[in-house]
Amino acid sequence: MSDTTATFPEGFLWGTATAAYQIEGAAQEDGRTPSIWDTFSHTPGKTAGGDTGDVAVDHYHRRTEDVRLMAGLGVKAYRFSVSWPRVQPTGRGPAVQRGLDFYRGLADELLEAGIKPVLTLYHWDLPQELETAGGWPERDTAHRFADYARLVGDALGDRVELWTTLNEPWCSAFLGYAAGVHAPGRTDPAAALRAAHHLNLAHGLAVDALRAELPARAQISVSLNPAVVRPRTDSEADRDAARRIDALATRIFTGPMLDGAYPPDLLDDTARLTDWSFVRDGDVALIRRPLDSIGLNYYTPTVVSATDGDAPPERADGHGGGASPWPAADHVAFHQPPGERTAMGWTVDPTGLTDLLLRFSADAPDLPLYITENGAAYDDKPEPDGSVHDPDRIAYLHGHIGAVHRAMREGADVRGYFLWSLLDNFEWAYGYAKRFGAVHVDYTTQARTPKSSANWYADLIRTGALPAPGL
Ligand code: PNW
Repeated sequence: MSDTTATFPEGFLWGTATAAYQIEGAAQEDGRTPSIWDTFSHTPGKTAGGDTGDVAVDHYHRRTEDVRLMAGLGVKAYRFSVSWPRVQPTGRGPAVQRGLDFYRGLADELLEAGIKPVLTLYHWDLPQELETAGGWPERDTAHRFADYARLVGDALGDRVELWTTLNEPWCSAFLGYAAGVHAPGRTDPAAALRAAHHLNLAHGLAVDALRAELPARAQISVSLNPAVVRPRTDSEADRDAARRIDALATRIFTGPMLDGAYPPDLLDDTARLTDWSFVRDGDVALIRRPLDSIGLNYYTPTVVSATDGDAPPERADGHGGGASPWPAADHVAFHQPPGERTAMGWTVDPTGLTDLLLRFSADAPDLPLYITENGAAYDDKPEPDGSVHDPDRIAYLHGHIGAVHRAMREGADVRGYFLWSLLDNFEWAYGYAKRFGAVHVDYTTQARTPKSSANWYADLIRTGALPAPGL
């Protein structure tokens, strides 16, 4: 294999990804009720510029145009999420037919265009009524999620083959309930640990609910965002800090999902916050249900060191100086890794993606892997003629897709790659200020313009070969 061209196997699933609240808008249409993200984004001070997903990029009304856009790029697969409050407004009871019809129509249009639909059940938009009843720290929410999975499975099982239960449960639990920078904006680290367990339980119960509804050919997965944690030095203290963060970022999910137990070191590290008695006998067996693949989302690595007692830890983890998303992880400092940064301030380091894939390939050797998100925000500005040139994004994608190829050469069984994101969209607490799209959106006219990265990606999909850098 030459160093300049990397060829991907025939059938490698090249896709783009989005999430319901980030693109749909139509927040009050066809029976949809508020999710925790509607409540959060409408609370003053929670999102940049007070931005909300009320209109977003109006995908709810531009679905057909957006599918056509993907078809034009030659995309093989599209990863989208279902808005829970659009199909089951209170989080309980029967489904709203118009809500389901939107996603059935989307799947039909995708299939007609030769694009595989990849459906995520939960990308963070919990029905507000379930949060009012206690949210993810309450065990009942896991059972409500299984019922919702059954409704969606029943309605879309004939059209959709690739299913994902949760997107990034780490963000739901720890950004939502510990750091409070995501909905529902709570800052209770013990509640966040309960939330993590109930998200795990929700995943396991949903796998069973889906298996009961879906045809045998269906494949079920989960998308995690495991931090690629690196100790700043090789000292024992820094390596121990990395171990603690790895437990809270990754092994809290992969332990019960894949290995059948919560990691003992995690239980010890968090003992002053909780005795974990919310984990009932038999729960881990309910969580560890057979999966068909794992989805991994990767943006940047995390560098940590140990600090002594009193010094306030340096914070370079993108979460400001507020509450920590890392329960009981005192005396850990986060450092900005060296190198270029994206508009999020995230360091560009493709080696983390190779490391991540090789780790999962070693830890879960029987499970095929998908990169279900990878991409970058840059300050893209249209030229006077309306075109949008984003060489930084092309370089980012080039480096990271090359890193996927490297992991494959070293034996990782990677089946697909989903660029985050198809469109510029509502970037959660950052609102519309951060643009991750391969396609530019003018937020006044809602006009879509493929950036040069979209055309670069289309060429890659067409040829299946990554050109030498700079080509
Ligand atoms: C992911 N962090 O979010 C999400 O799945 C997407 O919806 C989002 O748009 C994308 O990445 C880009 O941010 C994350 O602070 C948000 O560690 C925050 C973090 C990680 C992932």
